[in-house]
Amino acid sequence: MSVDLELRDLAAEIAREAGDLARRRRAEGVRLAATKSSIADIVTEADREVEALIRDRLRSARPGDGFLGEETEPTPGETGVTWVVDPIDGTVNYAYGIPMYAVSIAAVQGSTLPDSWEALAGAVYSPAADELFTAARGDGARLGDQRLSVNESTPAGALLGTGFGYDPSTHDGDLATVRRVMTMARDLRRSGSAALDLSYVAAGRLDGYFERGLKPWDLAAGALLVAEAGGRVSRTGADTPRPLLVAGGTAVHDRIHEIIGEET
Ligand code: LIP
Repeated sequence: MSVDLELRDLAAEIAREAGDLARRRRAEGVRLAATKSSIADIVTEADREVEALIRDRLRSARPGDGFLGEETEPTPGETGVTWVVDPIDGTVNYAYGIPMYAVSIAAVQGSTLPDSWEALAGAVYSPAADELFTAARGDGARLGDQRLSVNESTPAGALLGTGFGYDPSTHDGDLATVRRVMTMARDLRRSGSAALDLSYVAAGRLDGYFERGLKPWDLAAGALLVAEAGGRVSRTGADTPRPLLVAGGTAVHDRIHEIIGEET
């Protein structure tokens, strides 16, 4: 088995175990641990506990790898492989009891920056739906055993996903962008989890997705899923505070960029 496939299977195994823990903690009641960039940017005790489990399992399986997680300080490695982890993506949904949250685990090499790393493998697990999305470089994307492919045809307009940041001062500008992009859309969905939005693009459940200000761990696994499902993913404005991520079938991806006006 190739290394990428081994990394994928390890990510999948740990994502499922971590997701089961997150689901149990949700059922027991969620406790707020802290806020981060703003009062709306929360972290729960479960976020921290789930990330610790993921970190421990990865350290046991591959002790020399690096780790970049949402809730802890980065750990450099010496193997060239870094794990990029969001223990509970969709944290606000999770805290409110909305069943749209996911464990996102990706293995990358060459860099820990989204614009220069090479994604090798990834897994996104949705505990509430018991759905496991996986991908390995060059081996395609799957939901369970089912091969995934993005939608290319949108005769009725594109079903698009998007999201908004935790800083209310950014909402007006983001809504202006949504207003422009809606000219190509049949409708809009706002799930609250970038990892699931990207997984849904890979699965053809969304035709496209765009959002500004995502963190590396929000997008690492989902972007690989879209690429391995035949879609296109771009991240522009890396030198700005809120880079723009766009994903979809090639025509949808390119049309979103054409409307927003940022070169890919
Ligand atoms: C979330 C993203 C979502 C975005 C939220 C938040 P978190 O990540 O998945 O797409 O709109 O503002 O960034 O904070 O739940 O890990």
